[in-house]
Amino acid sequence: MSKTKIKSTHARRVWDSRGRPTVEVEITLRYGAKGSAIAPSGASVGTGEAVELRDGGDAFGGFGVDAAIEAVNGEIASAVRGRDVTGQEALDKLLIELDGTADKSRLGANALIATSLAAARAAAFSQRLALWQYLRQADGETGTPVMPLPEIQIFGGGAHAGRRVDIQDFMVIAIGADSYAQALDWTAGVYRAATRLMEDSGLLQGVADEGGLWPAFDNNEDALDMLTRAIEAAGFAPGRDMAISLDVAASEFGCKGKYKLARDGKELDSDGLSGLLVDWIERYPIVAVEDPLAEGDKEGMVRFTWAVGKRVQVIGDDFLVTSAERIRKAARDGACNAALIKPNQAGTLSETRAAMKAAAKAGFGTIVSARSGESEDTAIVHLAVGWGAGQLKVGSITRGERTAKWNEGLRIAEALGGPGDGDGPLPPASSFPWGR
Ligand code: 2PG
Ligand code: MG
Repeated sequence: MSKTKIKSTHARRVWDSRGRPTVEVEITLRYGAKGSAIAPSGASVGTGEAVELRDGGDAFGGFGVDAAIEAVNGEIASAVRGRDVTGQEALDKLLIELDGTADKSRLGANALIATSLAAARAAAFSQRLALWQYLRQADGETGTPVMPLPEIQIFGGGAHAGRRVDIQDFMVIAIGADSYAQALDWTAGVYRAATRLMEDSGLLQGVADEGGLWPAFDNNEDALDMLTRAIEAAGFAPGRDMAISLDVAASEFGCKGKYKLARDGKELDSDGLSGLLVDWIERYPIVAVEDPLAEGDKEGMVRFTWAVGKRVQVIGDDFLVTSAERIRKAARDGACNAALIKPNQAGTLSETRAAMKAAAKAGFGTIVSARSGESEDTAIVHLAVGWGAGQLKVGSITRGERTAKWNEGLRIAEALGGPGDGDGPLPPASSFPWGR
């Protein structure tokens, strides 16, 4: 149908939440339907990720995206002109072949993911559907949609907070909440309580990259103590209502089994770090741990998953880089039991979808995730609902680029209606390791 064929593709430079340039792509179809998307950008980047194209040099501290924009307005725009946006896989295949590199470094993963998502958005627009509805329709999905369970940052850390503490994300999951809206209400309560406690202790110093409180702690464990106290102070039972989730992002402070916890003054081998994390799991209400060991430490990941994988979510981010192939391999090895899903790690929507499918097939949990460098773009929330992801991770419950996504979730929840009166039904507790 010609009304779903691409008439023009235009890229422009916009800004991300770190004050760096990024790429926005706008696709216009023949009868005027439009879709746009903005590429996000990570700070703790896995070596296996698709690579974003940055200009280098002096302008914008080397973070310019003129070459990526040129790639979209030139090569990509000519190649996709006249293509049908409802054929997402064919369109993405074209983009992958046009780039021609294994890591998408020639045209840039930032150029490609923004184009790929803009096409999906234009397709949804042309069918007068929200993106989440369109994705379900494209999959022939007819079951009842649910909202993803939010995983929300309270303290930042690691590469997102000047390495003030080693652990990158101290998050909470409202495991006892009845709805998406209630999970946000509860988490906001914990954030307020944490802010008060930090203020009372003289530790309140602002926020980190993703809106979590700045981690002015003496060591990593103090952050866990404070977070548990904040859950209690907000009136919740730790481990029953609200639980802790950590993104260790271990590749940032170690590799090949040598880990340097600068804050704790410790250097640990793989089993040492595993042991420390298992000890924390015993002593704190921790239900999920992302990248507990470095991306190259497969043996460590296998041992850690073997030790705690029955009761704790072991999530691969840098370790899996949203790759269907890596997810299948990790499932065979028993190296994780959940996958973080970041579209720009894969580089196109179809490859992201393939990773989701591989994770579901392996019985892995799925957490659709934003990056630390973000914008007002809300597409990932639609992917999470449209593809039935179990969880959503977009940083804290402050800063506009984060609330844009949580709030979009509230709008979708309202549209879902049903039980809870538009508060957004969640997946059954039994679908998570802590609910069994
Ligand atoms: C992560 C993300 C989000 P970044 O590691 O999971 O917290 O960070 O985008 O910097 O990779
Ligand atoms: Mg991570």
